[in-house]
Amino acid sequence: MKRIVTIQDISCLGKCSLTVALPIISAMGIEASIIPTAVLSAHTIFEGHTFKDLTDEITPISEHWKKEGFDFDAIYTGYLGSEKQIEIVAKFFDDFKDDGNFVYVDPVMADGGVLYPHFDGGFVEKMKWLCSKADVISPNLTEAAFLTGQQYKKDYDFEYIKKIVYSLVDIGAKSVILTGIALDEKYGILSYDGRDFDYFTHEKIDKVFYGTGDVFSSVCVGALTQGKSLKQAVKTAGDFTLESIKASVRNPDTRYYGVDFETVLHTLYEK
Ligand code: PXL
Repeated sequence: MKRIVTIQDISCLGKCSLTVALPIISAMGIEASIIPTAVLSAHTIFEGHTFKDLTDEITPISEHWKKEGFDFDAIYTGYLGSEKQIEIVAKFFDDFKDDGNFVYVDPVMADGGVLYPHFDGGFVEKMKWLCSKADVISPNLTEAAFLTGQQYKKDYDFEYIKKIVYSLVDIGAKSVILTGIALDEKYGILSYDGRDFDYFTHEKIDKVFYGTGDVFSSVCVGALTQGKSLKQAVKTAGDFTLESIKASVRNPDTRYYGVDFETVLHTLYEK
């Protein structure tokens, strides 16, 4: 059985990070090993959330795994809580990356033009450094602007988007997936596999949901682990995320609580 290790937080409520990655990766018929980086009462958009940092647990866990000789088909990181945590995760890459697996970094840190709470310019620089070590990165447009030092724009054209992707490639990742593009009344994802561009579009739904990036990345890593090409993986993940959003539009709670991906999870299993 293929095995992915995913390194991100447990937000006890507010579907995102590990509570999304675990069921999705499992539904795709892949074993999910986890390293929780922090335990929060709810994700950080909820005011008053608790935050128990678990940075000190990461090295002992990985030392144990090294001793046992565990290995992984993919290493997938999402929300990381601090610069120090990023350094430790980079060491994990050094220990577990080999010729037969790949590293997927979702540089979770911002959306809608602003950084999430707790993050600053120093964190952005460290995340950029982590991205340079990845095989695949999947920033949204805001994260891409922070990573490349470009101004975040609400109005742009395809040339601007392509330029951003080239700047992301310059950081060092082999493949880039740029999510959250809104152009010509459609949502789009531009991916570049080191040779070719692919622009995947889907219908625009005018409602903001949290946790959709985590849904997308979890499916995408799963599909790549199953051996799909970057283009196929982006389509599988994009379609699934759209179906999850559609399933959530009528639920008034979902804006903060994440999307109702559970209602369409069986479609991943069937694939
Ligand atoms: O969905 C991204 C995410 C993951 N984890 C935590 C978050 C967020 C976004 O705000 O706060 C803790």
